[in-house]
Amino acid sequence: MILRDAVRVLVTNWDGSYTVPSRRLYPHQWSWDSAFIAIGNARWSPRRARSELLSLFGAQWRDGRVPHIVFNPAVSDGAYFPGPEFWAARAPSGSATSGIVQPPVHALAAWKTHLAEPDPAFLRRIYPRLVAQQEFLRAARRSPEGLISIVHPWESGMDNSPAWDVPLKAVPPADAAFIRKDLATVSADERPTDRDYERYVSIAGAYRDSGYREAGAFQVEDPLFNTAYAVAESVLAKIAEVLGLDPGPHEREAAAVTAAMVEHLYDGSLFQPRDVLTGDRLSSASAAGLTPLLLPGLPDDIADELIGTALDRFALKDGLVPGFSPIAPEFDPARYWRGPSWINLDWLVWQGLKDRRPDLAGLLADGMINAAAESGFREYFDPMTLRGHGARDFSWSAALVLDVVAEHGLDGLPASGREGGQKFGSLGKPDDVSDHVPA
Ligand code: 9WN
Repeated sequence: MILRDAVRVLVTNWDGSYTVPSRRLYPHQWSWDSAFIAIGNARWSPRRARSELLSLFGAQWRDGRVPHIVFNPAVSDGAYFPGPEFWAARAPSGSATSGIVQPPVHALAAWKTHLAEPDPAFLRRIYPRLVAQQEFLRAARRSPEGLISIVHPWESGMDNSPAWDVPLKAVPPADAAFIRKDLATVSADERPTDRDYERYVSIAGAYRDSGYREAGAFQVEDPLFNTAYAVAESVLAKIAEVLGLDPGPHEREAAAVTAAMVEHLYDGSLFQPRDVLTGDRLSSASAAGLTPLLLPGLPDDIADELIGTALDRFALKDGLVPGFSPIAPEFDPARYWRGPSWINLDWLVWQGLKDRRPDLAGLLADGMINAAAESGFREYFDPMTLRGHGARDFSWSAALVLDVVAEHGLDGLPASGREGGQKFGSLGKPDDVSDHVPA
């Protein structure tokens, strides 16, 4: 059942060349969602996975940035806030987009897509675009410490994390009125407060008014974002090798960022964000701080300490990693990014554990599959009760569970949930993407 249900979500949310995260709540293309979705699609339709990524990079800006939203012109401007009118930005392709970015997990997605069905032509096409994405971050966002900063909580992908509470306090709330759309779909106690939204809109408006050039009142080096950036360099090295290019510069860059992260972001048990404007390393209990487990060059002693933290402060043994430590005072099991488990974060930690601690990786894989079997492909889950929250039929939850099942199997699931979904072969080979695949 679970595999069929996951594919059904992805088919329902497919828009011809890419996948919306959620039909009602997020009816456009989102950047890091498309990377996670491609990773899942690669397991049953590599063609859709390639299309997903090529379609996103079709809206890349001339400076290399990959916008966090690419708007579908067929969807009304009022369907999502802030919509195209607010962002007032266009890619060279003509698509209306936002002007901020999200964690660059796309190189990893492109590589996994290639592994699922080797396609050097696809790699040749996507490689220069992935390189340009990294070059934008180096040119526009690199600090003297050698780390990449984000200029909006939305750029972290973990928008409402308590990790942003301190830096957000310095941001003046927006003075112009606006109407939120999210509360029409999801209950207010599962979403950010109006006060948070006023600040989100204020920072985004100021960045827009600077022509998307001047970082403003929020500038932070985030461990998850820097991990994604460094992992992208490691993966670009592998892609370069396949294409007969020199992997050396990518390998050196990955090693340099890993070293800078250890020097500036590691607090002895967890990686922390750093506020660029004050120079202070923040002190939070966000699971973003566990994602450096993904770094191939992370020293083993630090990896062991992080695993200790995951066990002690994130209850990893219970099967899911909460987005924020349950023993921290800010923890809220149902509110967006303030405590629930998210499949993409669990998946990143799972990737980082697979080689280091296969036993714990296996627990986490079962945890993700069980959450989806219990509550469906919800946007986020109460880490203790597995109750689902936020959007239903959420694309990356479906996609990443497909990926986990493909690798880990369904043995940890009660027999009833396994019916009809034990084998990937039972899905057939629905590579039926005749519609609008970018040429
Ligand atoms: C703002 C689409 C996106 C995810 C983010 C998640 C949420 C948007 C919102 O939804 O953010 O980008 O309107 O809340 O926080 O990670 O990419 O799924």
